[in-house]
Parts: sequence; structure tokens; C-alpha cells
Amino acid sequence: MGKGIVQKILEKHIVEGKWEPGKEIAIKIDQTLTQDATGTMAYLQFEAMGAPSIKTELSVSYVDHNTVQIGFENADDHKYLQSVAAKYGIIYSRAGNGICHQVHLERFGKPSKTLLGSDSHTPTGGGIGMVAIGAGGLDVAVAMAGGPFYITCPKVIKVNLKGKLKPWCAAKDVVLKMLEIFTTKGNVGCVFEYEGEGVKTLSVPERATITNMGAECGVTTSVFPSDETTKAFLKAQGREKDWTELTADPDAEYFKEIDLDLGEIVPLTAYPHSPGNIKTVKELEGMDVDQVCLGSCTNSSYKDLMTVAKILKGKKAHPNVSFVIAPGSKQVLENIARDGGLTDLIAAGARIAESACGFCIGNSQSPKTDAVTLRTSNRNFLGRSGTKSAQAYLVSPETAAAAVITGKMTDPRDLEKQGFKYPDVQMPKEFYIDDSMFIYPPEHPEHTKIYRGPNIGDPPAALPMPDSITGEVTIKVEDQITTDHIIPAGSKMKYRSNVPKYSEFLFEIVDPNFYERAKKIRDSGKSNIFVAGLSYGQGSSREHAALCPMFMGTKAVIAKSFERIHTANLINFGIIPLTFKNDGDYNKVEQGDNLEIPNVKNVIHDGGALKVKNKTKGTEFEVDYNLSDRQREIILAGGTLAYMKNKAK
Ligand code: MIC
Ligand code: SF4
Repeated sequence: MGKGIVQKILEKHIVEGKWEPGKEIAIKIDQTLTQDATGTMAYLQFEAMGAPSIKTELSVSYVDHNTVQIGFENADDHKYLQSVAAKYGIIYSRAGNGICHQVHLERFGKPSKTLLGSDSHTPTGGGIGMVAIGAGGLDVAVAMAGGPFYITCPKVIKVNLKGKLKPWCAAKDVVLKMLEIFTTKGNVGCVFEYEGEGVKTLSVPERATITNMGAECGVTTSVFPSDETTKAFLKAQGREKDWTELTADPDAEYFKEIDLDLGEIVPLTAYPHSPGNIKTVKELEGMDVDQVCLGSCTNSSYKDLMTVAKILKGKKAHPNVSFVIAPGSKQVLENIARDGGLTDLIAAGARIAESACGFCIGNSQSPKTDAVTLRTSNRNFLGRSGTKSAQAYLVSPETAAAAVITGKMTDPRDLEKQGFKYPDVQMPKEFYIDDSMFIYPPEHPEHTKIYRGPNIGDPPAALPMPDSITGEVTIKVEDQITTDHIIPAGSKMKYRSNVPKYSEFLFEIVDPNFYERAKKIRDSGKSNIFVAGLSYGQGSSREHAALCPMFMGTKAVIAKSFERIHTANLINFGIIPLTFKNDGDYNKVEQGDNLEIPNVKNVIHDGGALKVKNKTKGTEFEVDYNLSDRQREIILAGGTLAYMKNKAK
């Protein structure tokens, strides 16, 4: 039986287990990336592991999230990251050099390699044929120290692309279509592998847009083959030697296959407040638009920005539209500047933001009250823009450009009626390249002193699992609770290195009284227990959505189902993810109920049924714990760091 590309790459990297979809495997990680918002904690954890230097082929520390620098905190973190990178052999990408995923694709990604990143959009690397996976910072720290990464051997879904995109219809619309088909829940443990005739019609940035936003479906990653287009992209980056061909065997077998005709894709949008809420742009035509944001790791490539620049050439932004651009990287910015695109954008009235995450994470450019904001980014969760009442719609660069001109939601195909021609933007044969914003590790790292400003605190220690968990339901939430609901980013993100302070913002957007309640419960010696619906922990990889609850004394979360990265993060911090055996039992628990999970330690250790007693209601229900042997040991030890220490003894 033949093999698909995901199987080919993974089989070469498996160090424990074998290719058996659904079973846990451990893989070797070739490359890692971190970004500053998850990176400080990841490197503090790396330091705690005591490894003298990194063991990967390549590790890069990017600064792209917290670059607003109001107050000393961001700059303190940057300096810490720079010094840690120098000490342990990591390449440091300075603030201003661009968004980790875009820059990694340009300068470091290699077909057939594995990449682990402390950011959920790491699968962007799948655009050039990498198995690129997002994870919590602690898992990335373990990989840097030479440890393997554990995942469930994926069920591979083949997406057979046919045809060719029509003018004004974009890769973003393709991935929005995938979200319409697969939704944001129920895809844990799967991978999308793109194959078929349509692949060769897509450029690398288009492929990367599609793999980037596969994260919103909850798949482990998405991967494209590595072909002549990939080779041309790497050649244009001066990296032809990094190219290897990667194709699926013609008789490869998959868990599932679907056909997607690119020629039938139309402009789509994800309406508030989930990337899975899909409508055609036509359906929302005429809606007034207050803000248009072009950028983020989904759509900020040279091709994206030049396409918009050419559409807007000689036009002006509608007076009601605030139009902002965040180029994906310094390379993109320099290249569009050299090729005249930047001038056209400035002339059209664009506000040029730094090459960073910026608006996407809501730490700048928050729109006005009740605004309709059109964004080329990947997430439109409630409040993520920084304005709770704003309505964020995710769109392609083409749809964004149309709204800049008209001030309304406009199907970009209709611009042709106004005399516009679809710009045919070709990928440069050679990018202008300047790597001076990378700082490479010194020859004598032993002389490096690690800088620790007052914003850097120690990672809090977890406590081993008690014999029984006695606690109170601090909060009961619905389906599809994202990590943005659990702990906000935006302006609060500067406290990522200060867990006690950051914990004050837990569930802020859902219930502003959460923290005070949780503190009382913790201080009374009880555990905070969370109850949730389906697909708990969607979205980002931020481990603070587990680390801060751990700091608040949470030992268990009971949900109908969990998302992959968040499950791993909970386990890493000694919190047991439990699922209702019968979903109906969700209705038998309320906020404020006193719960007991008797004998939990022995049950996790020995196996058997796990019951939860609702002492307030006088009822009882059963929960499942789907843990590998390794995960059981981690939970019992009180988290991964404690588990590693025990093993080293
Ligand atoms: C995001 O897009 O939500 C983030 C901010 O990039 C996160 C990482 C973080 O919270 O630091 C992600 O996607 O993992
Ligand atoms: Fe940055 Fe937004 Fe991409 Fe997250 S999704 S890495 S915040 S640009």
C-alpha cells in the first residue's frame, strides 16, 4: 500500500510507537519556533530543565506579538529572550523582523522536516511540505532540550483539489470553505493533506494561507506536497538547496477523501464570533464597514499586499473606513516598497503598522464601539479585536480591498462592473533579502549573562494529584469556549511572564467576577473546577489558559470534549481533562456546586471508572479520562516539569 506525504514525513520521525492512526506516537522534532508571548515562559521552562544548549537542527525565537511597548514589560521580555537565545544557541529574530510564521516560511522552513512551534498557526509551514505543529511552550521547550513530541498518530484526510481559482476568489475563500465543510469542532486528531491537480495552480503563499487556517478546524496540521512551485519559492528566497521533492504515492490510502473544486469557490466570510460561521460575501453585501485590517500570519505575504496595492492604485479609502496594513515581515515590507506597492497603499490612505501581529491580537487598532471590522486574519472571537461590541468578519485581501473602496461589504467580483481588472500579481523570481534583523548565537555562549527584568517571574510549581479532588464549580461555560475566552491576549498579554498578575484576567470576557470567586475558593483550600461544553480550549496554543488555572488551584476541568493543544497544556500543568460519559450530565452541574472526585489518584494510577459526586445536588455521574500511560504519570506527578524531575532522579 502506498503512502501519503504526512505518513512519509512522520514515519521518518517516529521514535516511539508506529504508524497506527489513533494511537500515541512520539516524533523527533527538527526545528522549533517560539514567539515572545509564549516564548518567555517556554524559555523559563527550558532553563528549569537544565539542558546546556538546544538539541534541534534549528530553533528560532521570534518577537512579533508584544511589540507595542507601552510600559517596560515588553522590552524587558525582549531582552530576556535575546539573552536566552544567545546562551543556548537559538537564532533571535528581533522585533520588526516580522510575524514568526511568515518569516519562518521565508527563511528557514524546509520540506519534509518537522517543526514544532509555540503558536497554534505553526501549520503555516505545511505550505512548503513540512509537518508543522502548534503546541504549548512547555512541549516546545522539551523538544529544544532533545525530547520527543507526543501526538496521536493522525487520521489523514485527503483534500483533492481540482480546477483553478477564478479571478477575485482567493486561497482565503478556500480555507473558509474548508471551515464551512469541517466546522471548528470534531476534527481533533486529524490532518488535512492537499493533493490533486489544483495544487499546482496555487502559489506558496496561497498554500500557506490554507494550511495556516486549518488550525481553526482543530486539525493537528495541514500539509501540501513539495513541488516545482515550492522549489521556485525557495529559489526566490536564495534557498534552492533546501528544497526536496515530496509527493504522495498514487495508491496512498487515507482515512477519508473529499474533492474540492477551486473553480467553484466564491468570496466567503466568517461572521462574528467564530471562524466557523460562514456566509458568502454576497449574502452580506451592502453592510457598512468601519474598519479594514490587512495582515496577520494568514494574509500578509508579498502576493497579498501587492494584490491589494494594485486594486487600490489611484483610489482613496472610503471616508468611513479606517484602513490599516501590517505587512507580514520586513522582507515583505521592503519588497513591496521596492516594487511600488507601498507607495500605492500609502496614497490610498493606508495606515502602515509594524510588521507584527498587531491588530490581529487586539493590542492595537481596536475599532470603535459596535464597529463592523473586516480582517484578513484567522480569528474573530468575541472581544479579540480589543472592542467587545465590535463585529469582526474574516475575509480575503480581495474582499478587504473592495470594502476599502466602497465602504461596504462588497463582492470583489463586482468591482469589474466598475471597470477594475483583476491584478495578476506574479511571485518575484528573486526576493530582495536582508537577514540583518536576525541575531545569530555567539561563538562563546558561556559568556552570556541572562537578562531578567522585573517583568520576569519564575514559572509556578504544580502540586501532585491529591488522593481525592474536593472543589467547587467556579464557572460553567457553553460549547466552543476558546482560549481567548479563558485568558485574553490584547493589552493584558504583556503580563505573560508574570503568572500571578495575568491570572487576574482569567475568564474576564465571560464573567468579570471570576477571579475574585476563584481566589476565595482557592484560599479556602478547595480546588477550582471548570465545567464546559463541546470543544473546550479552541484556538490559540497559549499555555497560560492552563498555567493560570493551575496557579488558581484548578485540578480538573470537566467538558463534553476538548481541543488538542489545550488538552496537552492541561496535562502539562497537572490538570486532569475529564469528559462526561453521558453528555446529558452536563445539565446536572451548576456553577457554585460542590463536587468531589473521590479516590482520583488511585483510579488514574490503576484504571477503572471515575465518578464525580455532586455534593450540593446529592447526585453522581461518571467521567472518562482518555490518558496514555505517559500522561497518567504526568498527571500524578503534578505536571510535566515534576514528571521530568522524577524521571531524572
Ligand atoms: C493567537 O493567534 O491567538 C496567538 C496570540 O498567536 C496564540 C499564541 C498566544 O496566545 O501567544 C496562538 O495562536 O497560539
Ligand atoms: Fe500573530 Fe494573529 Fe498569527 Fe496569532 S494569528 S500568530 S496573533 S498574526
